[in-house]
Amino acid sequence: MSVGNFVTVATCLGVTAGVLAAERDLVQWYRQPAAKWVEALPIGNGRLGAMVHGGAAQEQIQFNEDTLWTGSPHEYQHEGAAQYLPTIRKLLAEGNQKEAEKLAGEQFMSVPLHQKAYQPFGDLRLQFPGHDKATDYRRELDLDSAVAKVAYRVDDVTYERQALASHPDQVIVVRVAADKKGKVSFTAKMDSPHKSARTRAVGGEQLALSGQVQDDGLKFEARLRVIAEGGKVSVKDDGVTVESADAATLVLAAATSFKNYKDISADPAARCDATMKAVAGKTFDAMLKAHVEDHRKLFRRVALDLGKTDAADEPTDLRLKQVAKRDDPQLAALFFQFGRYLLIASSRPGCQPANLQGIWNDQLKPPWDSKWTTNINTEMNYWPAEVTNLPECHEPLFDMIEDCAVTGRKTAQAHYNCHGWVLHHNTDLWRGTAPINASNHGIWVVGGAWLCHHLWEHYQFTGDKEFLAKRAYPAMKEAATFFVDFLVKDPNTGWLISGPSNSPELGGLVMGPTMDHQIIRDLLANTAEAAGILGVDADFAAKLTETRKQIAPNQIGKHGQLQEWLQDKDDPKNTHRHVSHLWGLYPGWDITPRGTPKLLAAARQSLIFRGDGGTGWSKAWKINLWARLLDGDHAHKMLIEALAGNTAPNLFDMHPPFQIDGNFGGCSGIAEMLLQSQGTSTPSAGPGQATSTPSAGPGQGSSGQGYEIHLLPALPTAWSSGSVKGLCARGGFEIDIAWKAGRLSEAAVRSKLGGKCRLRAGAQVEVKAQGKPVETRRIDAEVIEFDTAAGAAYAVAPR
Ligand code: FUC
Repeated sequence: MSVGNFVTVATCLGVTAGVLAAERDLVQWYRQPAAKWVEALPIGNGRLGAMVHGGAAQEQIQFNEDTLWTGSPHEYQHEGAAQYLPTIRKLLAEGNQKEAEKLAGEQFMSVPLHQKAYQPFGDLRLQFPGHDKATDYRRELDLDSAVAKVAYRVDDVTYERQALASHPDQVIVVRVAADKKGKVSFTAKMDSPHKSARTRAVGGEQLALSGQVQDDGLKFEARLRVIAEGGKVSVKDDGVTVESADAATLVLAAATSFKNYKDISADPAARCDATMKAVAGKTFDAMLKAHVEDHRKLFRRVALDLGKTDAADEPTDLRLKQVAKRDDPQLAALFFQFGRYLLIASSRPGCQPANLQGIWNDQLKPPWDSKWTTNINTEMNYWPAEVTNLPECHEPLFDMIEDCAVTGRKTAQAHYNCHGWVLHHNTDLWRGTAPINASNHGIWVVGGAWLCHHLWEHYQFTGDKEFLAKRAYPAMKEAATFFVDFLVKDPNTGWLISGPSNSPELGGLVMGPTMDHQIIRDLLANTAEAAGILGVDADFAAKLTETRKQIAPNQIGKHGQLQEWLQDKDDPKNTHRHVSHLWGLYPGWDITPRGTPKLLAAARQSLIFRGDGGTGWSKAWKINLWARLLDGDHAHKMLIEALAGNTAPNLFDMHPPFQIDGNFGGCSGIAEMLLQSQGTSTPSAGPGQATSTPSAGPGQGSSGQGYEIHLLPALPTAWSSGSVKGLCARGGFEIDIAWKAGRLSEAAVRSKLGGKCRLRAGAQVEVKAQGKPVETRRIDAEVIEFDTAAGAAYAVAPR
């Protein structure tokens, strides 16, 4: 019963030789079905997601479609809010925070005050009579093929199920098979938590589930078709029955009436019809093959080996329980690859971006509405996109930024009387951009600016000038325009400051939080640089550079900390989960070890004060921050804390409850420990900080002050030997690194764009291309630079 490259049932059950090591490293497995939703295994194709519970007698496949939300097209800005802005600022300047928050709460907030929620779609339920006496049970998720499997035995029959969410075919496919003929009998039903949902038989061979989220809201429809080999299939309004087949393939399509955030007039039934027609006649093997090829094209770009121990032989849930007590580097590698798997499964071009739960949600009222929270969470979802070689998975975020640049223009006008666009700390399917929930944390003006950092990052990694010109720069320019209008002069210091705003989500409404200034500096610097690269808007770029210089700089406070606010009022005992003012250390690079060593020490002190606790995403952020502080052991400690304290049996990150950001932040944190490329100093540290200039952009050849590829910047003692292949560096490079006894043993640099490659290798290295030495220039004891040709590969080895 072997299918292509797959582990057969026999192998699943351990009947034949064990799974190959390479396969085993990329498999999560369990000896029991999921008892809870966060034990089920996620599959997804970017648009459709499902959680496979794996019960032997009763299978539950809970599914989602990424455009099923509450609400309908709506503009959230509060017309006329801007008239209260001067008073809110004045109250804050006078130290009257409570009054300012009260006035803002009454006059300055989104209409309505809350945004809408991501919704579950339905459940596919399979009933296998007699299978409650199953033995030799095993279920697994194979990250390398993106297939969830269940295998068990009933009497002398071995059963196997496979479930996948196909991107090429846009359907969820489930295969039920047995190793003896005529032994596959089950019923398949669909239901939904939405009260309006009903099932009916369609055209004799499909079961439809349809409904509407609310009156005048989104309509939805799912279709199930069961194709049996041998035996008999009958379809009735309440379900499908399969009797005495050899095997059966279930194909599930699902769609909503969503066209875009302004239009919900699509016909979900017609969409399902079209999808079902397109897959009609395709065999399971053909769909499986197309799915696996499509997935591997992305997934196999990166391989990671952090060392091996016997712990990896155990089921994943048991390993997780032990992770704080024993070495299990393969679990860290699995967690890394699971992050990449989840991004591929939840964020494909043309889809919605990954929300707080990716695309997996079984609740009508999910935590924080399962929206896009932009004061950390949405951005964290995309931290691994470029560095772990999945740049196309970044695209849904760019689409959302473009929508928000349109709706955010109205919010900029109505709330601030400013040009450009602004997004506060959340958005939803309807692209709300106004401040929500409460004035003390909802009025936070740099959500859009932070998202623009992702546009710039995509350009830095890919050097895609067309993307820069057509997509990145227009949104960045308008976001920068907002801040040119918005920033005000602080009467005490003369600096330009941001406000009203807050340092998420601590300290209430204030003027001049440090995080805002770091993000705005970054935006203004990147936008000016982009204008220079594109040869446009020279006067505007000069204006941005001039404005940036006047923004309040990073400041060191009386406890040796990096100040979170304009005033030196940090409480060193505060262990709040947000570490907002460390944005400039990661994901920004306002603060770097060699560019701004004093600020680095202050950032480190602030991180120590905040401590190692926190929710899942908070710990994940701290992995990245310790990596940027070049402290691999502390980064590793945070990773273990996240795995031991904030990870569900299925490896989902727990805030708690489930929130996917920590999966992505953990993944990027591991990459950040092995490779960094942000450069030695900063383009935007503010007055009196860094003096050097950034590079002229990917593929341009650096000015000698730009990206610096740092190999093994924060390698922990626990990962003494290992290798990574296929990580990406800014400037358009793909990097492989191998190390032994904590030291670089070899590396490879593949240049996609040509240009200079500056390498910090921590050792005296030589560089060869096709076996011949390449001329290198020594920059300092640990750094060399060499010229590369587009498409060429370079071998790097210690002398
Ligand atoms: C922010 C965080 C919370 C949570 C929510 C989705 O408000 O402060 O911890 O992550 O987003």
